[in-house]
Amino acid sequence: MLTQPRNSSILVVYTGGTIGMKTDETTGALVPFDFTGIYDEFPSLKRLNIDIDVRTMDPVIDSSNVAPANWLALARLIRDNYARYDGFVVLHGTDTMSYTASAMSFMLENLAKPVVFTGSQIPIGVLRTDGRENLITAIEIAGARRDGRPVVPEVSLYFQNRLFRANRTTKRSAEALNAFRSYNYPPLAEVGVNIAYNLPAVLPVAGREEELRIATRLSDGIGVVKLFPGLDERILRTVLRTEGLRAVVLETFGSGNAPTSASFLGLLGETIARGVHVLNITQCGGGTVSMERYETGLRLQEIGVLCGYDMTTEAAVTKLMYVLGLGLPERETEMLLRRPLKGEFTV
Ligand code: ASN
Repeated sequence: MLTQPRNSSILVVYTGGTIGMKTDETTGALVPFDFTGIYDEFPSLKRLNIDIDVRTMDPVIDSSNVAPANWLALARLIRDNYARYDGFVVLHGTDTMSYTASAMSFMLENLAKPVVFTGSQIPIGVLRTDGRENLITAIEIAGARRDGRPVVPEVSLYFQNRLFRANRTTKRSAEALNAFRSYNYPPLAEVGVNIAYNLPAVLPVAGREEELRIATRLSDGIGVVKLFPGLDERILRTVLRTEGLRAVVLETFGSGNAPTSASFLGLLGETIARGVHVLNITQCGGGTVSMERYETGLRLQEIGVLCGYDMTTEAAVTKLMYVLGLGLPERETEMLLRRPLKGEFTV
């Protein structure tokens, strides 16, 4: 007998941001939108054959106020509801969405279900909103299954017709509706009349049998140093000698290049000798770090700077917070930093 496949069940988690705003009919001011009334607002959602529950984080925040404590709370919420749902949609402000989504990609260990982040540039209660389509398609993607298995069982970010691997994304426009880019990894899906999944690009599920575990600690003491010609070494020295510094994301030029002056390299070398991890990523949107290509990169490699390949700042920062938060011995920490954990870079 042919059995009707059951509906997927999705938990929508609203954390804050522009997507959750609507115009008050009487005052004309922007007020929070109540997502628990999702079916009243968008009756067409019923046609997706997906059961939707909604949770609102308390308090809802503009994403510029997001901190690691919010990430830990979100990870706990997903873990506590993991068995009950087939997938999750996280509605988040766009400003720091790539940071939160990258953090989740590392923090949700053994993830085997979709977690799709989305938001909007225009409030959902404004007629011309981009939020309606983003929300509906994100729900459809989170609920998509093939042969009973989720189609995209990783942390992803859906925005304006494209689904990306979350830890490859960057917010690239404060204005355009296609606000996010994934410069170094192809979209996991492109949405037109149909949703065209790029299945070979999706992260294979590792440890399907294992239970979801979450990170319970994220390290502080992470710094970001963006190089520029004329960077004042007094400032660099102050940053690199900060008490409690544990790791630095070094945003270098081009394919991972930096000045070769003895004072600059000496300062970096002394920092690394103190046990601080220095991770080299490029400040170019596209392309990768390859420290052996030029003398100016080679010198960094020689003093022990780690290669971050084509990682985004968002992925590099959150990976360091996660890996150093695990409190592993030095050798294991280095090993985790040298290899991709969730497809965050291409070697
Ligand atoms: N400031 C908002 C936020 O990130 C921007 C947005 O969601 N479009 O929370």
